[in-house]
Amino acid sequence: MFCYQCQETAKNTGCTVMGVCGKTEEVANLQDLLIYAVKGISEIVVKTNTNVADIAKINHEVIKSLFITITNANFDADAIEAQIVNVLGLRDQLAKDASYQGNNDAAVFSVSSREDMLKKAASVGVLATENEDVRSLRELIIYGVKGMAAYVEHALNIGKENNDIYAFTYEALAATLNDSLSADDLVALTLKTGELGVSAMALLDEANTSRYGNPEITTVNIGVRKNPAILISGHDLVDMEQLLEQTQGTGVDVYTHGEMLPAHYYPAFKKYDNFAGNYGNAWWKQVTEFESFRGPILFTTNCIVPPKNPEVAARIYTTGATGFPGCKHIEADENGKKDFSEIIALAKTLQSPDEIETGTIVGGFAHNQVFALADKVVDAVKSGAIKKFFVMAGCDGRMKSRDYYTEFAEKLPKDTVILTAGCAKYRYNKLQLGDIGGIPRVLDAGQCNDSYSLALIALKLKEVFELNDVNDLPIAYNIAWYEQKAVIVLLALLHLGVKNIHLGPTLPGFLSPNVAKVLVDTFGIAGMGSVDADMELFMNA
Ligand code: FSO
Ligand code: SF4
Repeated sequence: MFCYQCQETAKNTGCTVMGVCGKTEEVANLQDLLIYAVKGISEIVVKTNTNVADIAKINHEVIKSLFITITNANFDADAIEAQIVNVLGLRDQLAKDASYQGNNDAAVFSVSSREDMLKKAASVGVLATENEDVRSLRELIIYGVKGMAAYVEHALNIGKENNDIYAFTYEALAATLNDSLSADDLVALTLKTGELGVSAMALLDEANTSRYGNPEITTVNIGVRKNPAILISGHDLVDMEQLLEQTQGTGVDVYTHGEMLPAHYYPAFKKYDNFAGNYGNAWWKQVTEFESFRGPILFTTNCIVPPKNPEVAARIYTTGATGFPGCKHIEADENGKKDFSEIIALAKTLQSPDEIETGTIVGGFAHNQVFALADKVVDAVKSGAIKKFFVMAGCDGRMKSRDYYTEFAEKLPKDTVILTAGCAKYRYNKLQLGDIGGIPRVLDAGQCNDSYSLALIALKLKEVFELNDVNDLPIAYNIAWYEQKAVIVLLALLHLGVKNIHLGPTLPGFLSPNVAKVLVDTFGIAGMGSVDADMELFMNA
């Protein structure tokens, strides 16, 4: 196996024996083959000029396949094998329907058993591209497209789609099979990936807010009640809604974990009095937090840490693109409805959660809420009460070096405000950093996809202050990344013209020295330094 798609990749160069994430060689190789099959579909769509509006089922399965291969989403070899078979069937039917005459291997190869699949996978993975710069750019594009796919899938679950995004997905993936493209072509495609990333985040924002209302300032309880309860993790708000609907009146409470915390900010979910609070922290803390939670856990998207404790594993359920061998997977029926009754029944037999902390956190500062406060914010900037904003969005992770972000937040001058989104927030959202004239010093917009809100806020400030360049604003970007959704957020920011982004705790292992140099020279991307040195750099910029 060879995988270097996430921030925790072994030695920051690549996992080769087993994933640091817990992915086995077999799962890694099957995921490579699934991506290759999806590239084959892309090749056919592009070469035959197929109109994406005519292939809805294929669009959806391609998006799901990409999502399945995101870090920590799916560890289930059987589920991935089944998806390969499914996708190859769709590919062959498409080739026939669209009269594909080409002979690109990804579009025509066949496999007939697991053994066959693993054999084939060995020659089509990341290392199949020999030139390290081309490999680096191809993978950067693929990871961006994977992140985009996750957001597109959540929007699709709410019934929102954008054919331009599907068309670009095929264009980008087909391009990764094309040996005649130059490095410059691939750099241009990378930026275009960022452009479509903005569209994907806008689509999801539209989907979430049109269905559930605009996030608003909300105080979320982080303690526990005494009822049996279910913990829901991930990003999918439709799963959230269905779980709340089905648990209402059953005596079973619902708590969010990790990236699901922002569900509390949506008006539509406030009517459920069994929606009890947020339990714990970012995804990687699940190892201990799931033990003390006591009740069942539902994963709606990625960030599964393979459970070592069989007692905990027996309480874990997956749905959507996620999967873990031995854990029950809940599928939607043809109307998109999921039956969570088994989880609710199990919850009733289990203890209520152990309390691991008490108190509250405040969030809900997505674009609409911040725009409502715009006058206050603008006045604070004009009066000098707010000197600078720090966008500290992205992901959290296990590495000790991420303590940097807590220390950085603590050391920030009192006249600065942190704008956050994604699970990176857990490094500083319980620090009691106070407020500036009623504006909290940590403004949480929501999930990583709500980084879109942070971009809209920056663009709004640019307009209010009549600036020509978003980089003239008093906003610094100190972003943490972990997996491929952070890659699409980064590419989206680059597309919007944001410069001098600091990215940590390490620069991606998949950036070759030459590709890293392009990002540094063109966009001023920088790695993480010491807290004090970076603080000085940012404050004097
Ligand atoms: Fe965190 Fe995981 Fe949202 Fe990521 S939960 S790390 S960028 O999947 O998705 O922020
Ligand atoms: Fe390694 Fe990350 Fe790939 Fe897992 S997803 S195998 S940790 S690089």
